[in-house]
Amino acid sequence: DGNAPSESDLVLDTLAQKVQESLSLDKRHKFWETQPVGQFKDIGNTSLPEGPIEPPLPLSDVKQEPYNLPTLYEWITCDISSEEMCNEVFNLLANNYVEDDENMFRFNYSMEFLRWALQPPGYFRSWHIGVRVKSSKKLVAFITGVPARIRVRDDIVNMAEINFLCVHKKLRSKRLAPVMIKEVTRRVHLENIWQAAYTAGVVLPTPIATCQYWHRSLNPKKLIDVGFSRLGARMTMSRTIKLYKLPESTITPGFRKMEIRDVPAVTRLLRNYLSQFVVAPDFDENDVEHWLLPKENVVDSYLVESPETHEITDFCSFYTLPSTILGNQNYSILKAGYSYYNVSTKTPLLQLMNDALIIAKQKDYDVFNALDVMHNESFLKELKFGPGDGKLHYYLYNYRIRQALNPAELGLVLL
Ligand code: MYA
Repeated sequence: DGNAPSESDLVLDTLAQKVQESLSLDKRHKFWETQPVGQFKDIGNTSLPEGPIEPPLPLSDVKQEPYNLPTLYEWITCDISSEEMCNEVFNLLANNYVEDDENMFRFNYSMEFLRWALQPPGYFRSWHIGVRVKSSKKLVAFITGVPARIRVRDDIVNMAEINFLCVHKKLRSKRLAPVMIKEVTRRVHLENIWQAAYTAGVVLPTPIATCQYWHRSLNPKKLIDVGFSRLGARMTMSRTIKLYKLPESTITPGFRKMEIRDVPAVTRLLRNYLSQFVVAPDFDENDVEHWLLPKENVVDSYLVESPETHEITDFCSFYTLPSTILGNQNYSILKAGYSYYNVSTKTPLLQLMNDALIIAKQKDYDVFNALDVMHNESFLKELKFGPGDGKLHYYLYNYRIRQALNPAELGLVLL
């Protein structure tokens, strides 16, 4: 049989397979391969339609009981309003949540921040999910969703934003994460919602966009002392401090803190601005009040009110997410601000963000971070942000995007 493969063909085939497997985009993902998400094998296949991958089910077809956990563990629904519960979640995350690649820093979301992040308008308590050890009641895993209307091109889709997936360090690699994800998916489905958005530092099938964090030193001496940054080539400490020096007070006339009376104007400004991006939240006034009205040590928002017309022309905001510094003698907390939503119509974005940096410096932040989403590229280099290592990948669940987006096409910031 002239067409039968020879032994050397077979050897070559397995070799080709091995090479394929070693290419990062063809790693096996035993769990993610079973989920309605863009699959690696479909990258570049432009014949697949954009939009939902699977249709919704009748609610009566959604599994009514929770997924099975290993017998020593039990599900709980977390009441994040309760001081005690919020504190348990805070401690799980403070000790087990996201670290940088070198394990020098770990996110330290505050209790106030967690409440803000988890209780937006219309939130479902059932989407705040914990896993406890049955015998000791110790909280060992967590995952959350909050509802959000997200626009993808011309379609406004009811979604869950999934965040705070965390498994205690001692329970890693036991395939608990897939069970957590399936359980949150089930509870989201029970509310008749069939899509989700999430971000992660790891590559999974399949990012809709891959973004990068940039960092602007505000307290360069501390950042260097704790190993967050390094003294540049041919730089001394005093030259570095001078390089990052900022004015004492903001520059733009009419720049002030956002107040409750500004909610309608900020909503109009933001809705109009976000309409240009391929993926962005569809914020109404309630959302803006929740997500953008200043909350001490959680979210800061400033705007420019024209001194002549009293029109609100520009807006900037950042949220506060400290990190624990692991194993440093002198410092234990890094105070970081993260660029959130910014809108410029009159004040150049560069000047607006410079004022945001000045405010952050006044408030004693050590570093100001920003992703390369929206129009952020236009100010990062000029305002002396430096690129971070590591990427942030954006994902949609059960919604296909034909081609990966550029970061600048994203109008969405997740916490
Ligand atoms: S991103 C932040 C994630 N948290 C951390 O990085 C904190 C520190 N790490 C941990 O706590 C654990 O390492 C975690 C994994 C819990 C992350 N997103 O149990 P395992 C897949 C999605 O043996 P563990 C955030 O919160 C992995 O590829 N999947 O692993 C957004 C593998 O699957 P596969 C992830 O290390 C979360 C499987 O899990 C992630 O003990 C969005 C291994 O499981 C990750 N970040 O635990 C979740 N990391 O074999 C998805 C690993 O297929 C939401 N994996 O490769 C989807 C939408 C759901 C709602 C849908 C509604 C319609």
